Amino acid sequence: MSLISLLTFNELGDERGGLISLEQNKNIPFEIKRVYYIFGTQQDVARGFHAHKELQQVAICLKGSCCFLMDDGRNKAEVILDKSNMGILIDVMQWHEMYDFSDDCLLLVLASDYYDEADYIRNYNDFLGCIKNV
Ligand code: T46
Repeated sequence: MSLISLLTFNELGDERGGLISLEQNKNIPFEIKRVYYIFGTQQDVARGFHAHKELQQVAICLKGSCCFLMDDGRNKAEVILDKSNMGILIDVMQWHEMYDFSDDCLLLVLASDYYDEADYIRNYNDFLGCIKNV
C-alpha cells in the first residue's frame, strides 16, 4: 500500500461555478458514517499525532492548504493538500500529523465509522509496537 494515496475527484462545475460530488463506495472507498471539518487553525499548531485501528478516512482541503505527514512505522512521506478536488486517504494503521495550516484552511474529513476514542492509538511507541506485531 502506498503511503500517500491521493484521490482526484471529477469536477462537475461549469461557467456558474465549481461542483464536486462525493459518494460512498464510489469515489470515496468506504461507507461514510461521519463527516467533520477542521477550521480556524493556527499556522504554528499541529494536529493528529495518532493512527486508527479500524477507521478509514478521506481528508479534503476545501479551502486554503495544510500539510499531512503519513507514517506507516517504517517510512514517512509528506504531502501538501491545497486543491478542493483532491483528497488523501488516511488508511488504517497510518500514523498521521497535520501542520502548516493556512489561516483560511477548511479541512473536510469523511470517516467510515462513528467517533470512538478506543480506535485511536495516540502514543507513537504503542503504534510502533502494533506495527511490529502485524
Ligand atoms: C483524524 C484527524 C484527521 C469527537 O468527539 N468527535 C469527532 O468526530 C472527532 C473527530 C473528534 N472528537 C473529539 C476528540 C477530541 O476530544 O474532539 C477532540 C479533538 O479531536 P482530536 O484531538 O482527535 O483532533 P485532531 O485534529 O488531532 O484529529 C482529527 C480526528 O480526531 C482524527 O480521527 O484522523 O482529525
